Amino acid sequence: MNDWQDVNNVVVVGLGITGLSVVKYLRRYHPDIAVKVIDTRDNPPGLSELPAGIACYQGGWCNQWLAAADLVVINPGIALATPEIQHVIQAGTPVVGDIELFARHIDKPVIAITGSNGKSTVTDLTGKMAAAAGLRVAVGGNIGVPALDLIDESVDLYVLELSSFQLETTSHLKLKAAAFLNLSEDHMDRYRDIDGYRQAKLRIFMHAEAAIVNRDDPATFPEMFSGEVVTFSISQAADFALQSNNGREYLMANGHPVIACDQLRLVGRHNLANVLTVFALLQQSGICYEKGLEVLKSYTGLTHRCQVVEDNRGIQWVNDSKATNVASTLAALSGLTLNGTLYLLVGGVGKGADFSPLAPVLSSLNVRLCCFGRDGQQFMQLHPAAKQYETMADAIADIAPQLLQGDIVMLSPACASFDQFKNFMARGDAFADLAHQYA
Ligand code: UMA
Ligand code: ADP
Repeated sequence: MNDWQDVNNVVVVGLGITGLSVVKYLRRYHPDIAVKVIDTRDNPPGLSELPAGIACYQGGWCNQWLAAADLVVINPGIALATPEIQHVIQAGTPVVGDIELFARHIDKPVIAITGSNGKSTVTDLTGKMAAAAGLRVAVGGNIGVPALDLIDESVDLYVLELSSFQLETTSHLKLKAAAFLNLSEDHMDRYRDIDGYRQAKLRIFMHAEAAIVNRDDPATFPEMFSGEVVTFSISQAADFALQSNNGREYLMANGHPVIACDQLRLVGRHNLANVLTVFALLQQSGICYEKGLEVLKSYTGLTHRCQVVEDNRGIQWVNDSKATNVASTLAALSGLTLNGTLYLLVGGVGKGADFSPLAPVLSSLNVRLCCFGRDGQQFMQLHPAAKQYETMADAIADIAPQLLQGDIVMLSPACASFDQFKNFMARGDAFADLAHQYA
């Protein structure tokens, strides 16, 4: 904080990797401040790594500690609307997240990315292309490395993926450039409606010098913004756009061709939007994206995103475990070249979503819907060829004997994983193991 001298007692709510990073940061940079941790889980992740001497209250709330705190730092997984947190706010105690602490500490340039889908891909590629341009880059945030763990004097540029949860508790993050990629329904169990979710994401522009927004998705535009607005689009004119010339499609920057789309190894049109965003972010941060073009050409994307993990006997097994909402599953379906039957594995934790937008797309495909997990039954009415299973493994054991050349087995579940898996990575790894076993 600017005024750390007024802070003597910090309560960190929610451990996990974020809570741990906050404790370690405070220990390192503000060793005189007393720190306590509350986690409502019985056995919170990260407990064994908590530095000695830090008390942790588990399995519920400790209102006494909260009442004595002069700053509360909450994990992004905990909603501000939680009654205990509301009580703290009403008592006048500041409640912030880890990104706010990061914002108040850092004096190096920061780029940040939010949106419903594509954040990790854009964040990762931005980091790699900036590194190719000669910068020492640190990449983190919602992508999996807490921002406070990145702090290092030698870093030239920070690239952060920010979730709406993280942005809710951030108000002083100065950004060279900020991108809002797209908005579609997600986390409806946390927000009153999609506008509440959008408003949280728009906070990324509060102190940004440039707002990179999607001309194909008006919801990404800030309502009031004093900096520079830069647009990207894959379907119309924009600062960063596509253009065809002699039968070849090019990624364009400010009217100039940068690279032909057929030179990329990334698949799917949504990834063209992602690359255009990366160019815009780098340009607005004064980094020469041309220096990263060789990296871009060889970039195949992150694991668990539309990744072919087995291709045997003409049967493809595609791991798209990171598709945790409807729009990302739609993006996966729109990029498919299908010569046989698609066995689509869907289900998990639905987060209150409406899955009906999948129905018209599924009706145009030769698909068998394999529904599993806690909210699997919500997919059953989307297509006549749907079957319900307890687990993904049950589904795969059932379909494996039927598979023929040209078929695709794809995990693109449109749901979060935590009913049956630790996270989307564990779910994707389990799928890949099953693919290797049955392929
Ligand atoms: N929880 C409790 N009680 C607590 C604390 C947490 O019940 O006292 C529950 C919350 O309901 C929450 C869950 O535990 O859903 C997650 O907490 P965690 O300990 O796993 O969190 P971290 O390990 O600190 O991970 C967090 C982000 N998690 C969330 O926002 C839920 C990670 O994003 C992020 O990578 C990490 O910080 C580093 O910044 C994950 C995520 O799912 C990947 N993000 C959402 C998404 O991408 O859709 C927003
Ligand atoms: P996020 O970090 O926002 O979840 P990822 O890059 O990890 O984004 O991709 C998540 C899922 O969304 C994957 O299934 C991926 O194929 C899909 N996806 C990636 N970029 C886009 C986009 N621009 N529009 C729609 N879906 C996308």
